[in-house]
Amino acid sequence: MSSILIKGGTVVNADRSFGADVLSQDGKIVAVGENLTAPAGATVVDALGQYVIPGGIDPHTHMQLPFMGTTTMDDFFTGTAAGMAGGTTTIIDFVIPNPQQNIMEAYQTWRGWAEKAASDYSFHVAVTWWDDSVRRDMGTLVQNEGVNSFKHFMAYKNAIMCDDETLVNSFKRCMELGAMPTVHAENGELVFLLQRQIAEMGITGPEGHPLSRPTGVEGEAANRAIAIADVLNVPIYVVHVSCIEAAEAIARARARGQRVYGEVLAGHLVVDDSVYRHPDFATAAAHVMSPPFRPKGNQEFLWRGLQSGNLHTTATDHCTFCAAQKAAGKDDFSKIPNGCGGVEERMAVIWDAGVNTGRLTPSEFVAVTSANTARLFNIYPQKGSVSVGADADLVVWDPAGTKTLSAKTQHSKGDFNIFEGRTVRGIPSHTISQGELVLVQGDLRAVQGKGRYIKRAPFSSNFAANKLRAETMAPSAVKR
Ligand code: URQ
Ligand code: ZN
Ligand code: ZN
Repeated sequence: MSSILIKGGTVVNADRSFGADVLSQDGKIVAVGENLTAPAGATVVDALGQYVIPGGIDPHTHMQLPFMGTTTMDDFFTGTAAGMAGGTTTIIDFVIPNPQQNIMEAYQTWRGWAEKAASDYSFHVAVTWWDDSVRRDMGTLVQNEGVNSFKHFMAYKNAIMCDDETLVNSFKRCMELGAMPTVHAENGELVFLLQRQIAEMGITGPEGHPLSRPTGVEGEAANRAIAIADVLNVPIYVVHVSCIEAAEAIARARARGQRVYGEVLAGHLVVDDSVYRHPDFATAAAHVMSPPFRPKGNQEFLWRGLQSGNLHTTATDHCTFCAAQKAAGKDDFSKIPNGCGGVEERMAVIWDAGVNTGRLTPSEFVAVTSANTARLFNIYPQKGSVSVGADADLVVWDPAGTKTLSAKTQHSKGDFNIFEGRTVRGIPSHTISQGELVLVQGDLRAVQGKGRYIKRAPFSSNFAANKLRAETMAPSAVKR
């Protein structure tokens, strides 16, 4: 394994930034300090005038996802390679069992697919149905496989949508195991009814998609999931918060002391619903994802959520379908495969629209692109920190570097870019993954299969044990 000395940069962690050199050896950070000397044979990277930040973590991707009758364009190699081109060195993807499918079988399938990953990866596991075997297998996944988060889709009726029985039982099980429940918060019954109503009005084009998923559909589900979590006294993480109603639901709950966390997609921060009114079907359909891009005004509210600390992480929901795949919905918008890309562009878009505008400090940028995800999913400081002992997942960030984002130059195998034509200032000049240089001034050196599966320990299960103890010690339980 190689040694790399990053000289002359400004280290930026979520808590502070300071001038220091960074030395990595055998895939770990071994020194952070001033005037470090390079051991024999080390590669030296000149970081003068640049920042040295923890590798980005994207907590929401779908590589090689079979969905809506097709499979996403990016697999675990091309998707993680694209991520590293943009400074993301770890993804948390999703195992999504079919209803009634054994979740251990689904987990093994996804583990097989991910072996070709070029960067480190981990998995949330979706609970799409419920019986005692699911309850049992959730325990196996936590205790033996390093899974500490379980996803619940409240949308996608007649497919992977959870009913309240599944939500309630699975949230309770998460509590017992010390795992984080997460939700896709859209009321799938409302979507199903609105899709049919809109079709009956003769609307078949992509403009029907946002009409069938208004912000109230997301607000209702976010409030319901938060209320269930509150009654069961379990933390909850809401993925791809896209609108004011959902962000307010989180802020209200947090103001009452409830442990609720929110994730925002780079796309939802800068793209609005005007894209669905584009006359070209392929362009409008390329933006069909759920929750949809929202009317102007929602974006600024999401930025305020990140600034206020009521929203915590940023992600992409990278789930790429090409024009031919999106054309499945040519005559019926509800058949357009839902998903967009972004894994390569996330960090530059958030730096350009966040730090360059003064919305975020560099440390807050690190928090929302890496450290907060590491903390919430219990892999901090192995990930999400430039500190001795952490994995040598590092980005040398050039605040003066510029790039125009385009499908023509992206590394994703998708054929569309929702940030097409956006020129950003602030890009990675070097990405280091597991102590190896994988990006050097635009030259991507991703290696298929190099990525590792990252286990994530459960949160303190003492809490569950203590609660149990309290119940058994309650006066009524004490024998006279
Ligand atoms: O809902 C999700 O997160 C997956 C199925 C990706 N597609 C999407 O439209 N967000
Ligand atoms: Zn989703
Ligand atoms: Zn998703």
